[in-house]
Amino acid sequence: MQERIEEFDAVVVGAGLSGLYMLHELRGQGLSVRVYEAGDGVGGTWFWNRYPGARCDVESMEYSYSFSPELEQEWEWTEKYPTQPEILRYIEHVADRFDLRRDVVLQTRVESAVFDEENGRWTVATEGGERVSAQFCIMATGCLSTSKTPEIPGLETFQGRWYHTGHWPHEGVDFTGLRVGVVGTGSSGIQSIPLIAEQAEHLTVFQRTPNFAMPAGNRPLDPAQQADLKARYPEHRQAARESGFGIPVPLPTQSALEVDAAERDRAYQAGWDKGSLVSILLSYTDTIVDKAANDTAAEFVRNKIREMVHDPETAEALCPNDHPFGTKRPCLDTNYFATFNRPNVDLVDVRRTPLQEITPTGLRTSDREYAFDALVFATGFDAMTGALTSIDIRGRDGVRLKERWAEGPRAYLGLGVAGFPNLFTITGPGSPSVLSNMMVSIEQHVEWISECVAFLRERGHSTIEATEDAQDAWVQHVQDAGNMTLYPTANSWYMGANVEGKPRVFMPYIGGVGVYRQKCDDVAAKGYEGFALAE
Ligand code: NA7
Repeated sequence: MQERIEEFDAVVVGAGLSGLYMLHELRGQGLSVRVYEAGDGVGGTWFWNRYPGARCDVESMEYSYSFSPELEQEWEWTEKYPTQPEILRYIEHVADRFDLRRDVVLQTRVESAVFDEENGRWTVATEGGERVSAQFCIMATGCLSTSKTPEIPGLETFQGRWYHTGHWPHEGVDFTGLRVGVVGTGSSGIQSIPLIAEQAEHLTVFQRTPNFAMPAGNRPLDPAQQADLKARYPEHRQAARESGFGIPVPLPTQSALEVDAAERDRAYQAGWDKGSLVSILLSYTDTIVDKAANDTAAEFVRNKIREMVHDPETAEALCPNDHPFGTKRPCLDTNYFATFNRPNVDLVDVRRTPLQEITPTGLRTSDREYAFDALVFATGFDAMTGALTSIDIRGRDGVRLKERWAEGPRAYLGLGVAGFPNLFTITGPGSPSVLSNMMVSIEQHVEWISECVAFLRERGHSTIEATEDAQDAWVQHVQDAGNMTLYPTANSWYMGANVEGKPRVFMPYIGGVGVYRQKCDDVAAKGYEGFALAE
């Protein structure tokens, strides 16, 4: 007898900012939707990343949904950059306000999604053994959600407590009186290190690659400023949608090499004082495309580090010199560099003395042993593809997505994959995603997918599938755009370089969110050009 399984119009995997909005949109069209979420609460990234100091590096009034004018007018943000708890409160509010929770199944990890060619539907199975069928399968699994602990042997022998910043205990961690080791100096390390240093008896930071970081200049949000932006929200949001990074900022008109050093320093200082991810990057037209221009910005930031850190040797070790400014995602910090002036904080450069082993009592580098009560891995994620390839996704002919992507991800517009009909990826590889204000990119993808689904249903199409030709052309375009910049020169997670054995491919699209949106809109306007539609 054939097993009868529950049927939905759509299954959405993940109940973070993208999955929740996808649910809202599809339900609004009258579709039956099931959302699976591995966590025991909604929120995705902001559910898991609860490490001390966790904060968004896009301003709160930009990093918020724009789809509901009432929501954006009524919600009051308290700080320029929102903390993780505040963003999670916001997401929970959205889930309640739009009555989303009733279609979300929590604590349920999706194990596989298999396309059935006979009936053109996806069978989605969870680790707990539940199986459902849906016409559409939408991966809202996040770009930075599969955390990565370093490949250093011996972790299982460590007798203290250890944590990954991306899976922080909900009850928090008290480091008071403890000897703590932090591995990793990306955004999570840079945000958490100053706060862990305040608590710990002693903190040792293990750094492989120094990072560019600029002061966030975080502050409480002035109610008058907030009201002023709210009055202009529609225009402001529209400008964000049409911008390069999803954050409306004036665009530069001059090359960094056209002006003299004093003028450049004034511009960089203004960017530095602004406390924004993009202001130094966007001071000049060529920062991200010309190494000599980039060097001027990089040296400006290095000189700031040299001013802030008292010990010259430590300062030099903290100065990034292996990648151009901006080619690894820069960080916004609060007291990061000054933390290394504290008597209870040491920096270990693991490029000089590599980490060799985790021991029962701590860590061993090539030259000595360190004793710790607690270890913190701020070691990042298998970015952009990890969450997708960790699910057994099988398309036509039983082909596995993981195998299809063995040489690097291939997707059309980062939205669909040839051979995987009716599968959509929100902020997938080949879309601007991690090179943008995620909220702007998420809303654009969700709305595009929602309109596409409405179109298919209205016209009676059973499936939509990217064609190989359109996908090849888009993948090539994404590479060409990347190659016009300095991004591919860095060993970054944009390139898959932080995961052993992962192919080196520049995964996000650098053409800009406005340009990309236009391309997606054109594709839709031309009856989904580059996609094959079946009756
Ligand atoms: P990131 O930015 O990937 O940072 C991870 C850090 O951990 C980075 O400094 C890595 O050095 C370091 N790392 C990773 N593996 C090791 C090993 N084996 N040994 C030593 N050091 C290691 O992750 P985050 O969580 O900080 O931030 C991710 C994004 O979230 C961020 O960009 C924002 O968009 C928000 P590496 O640079 O690889 O040499």
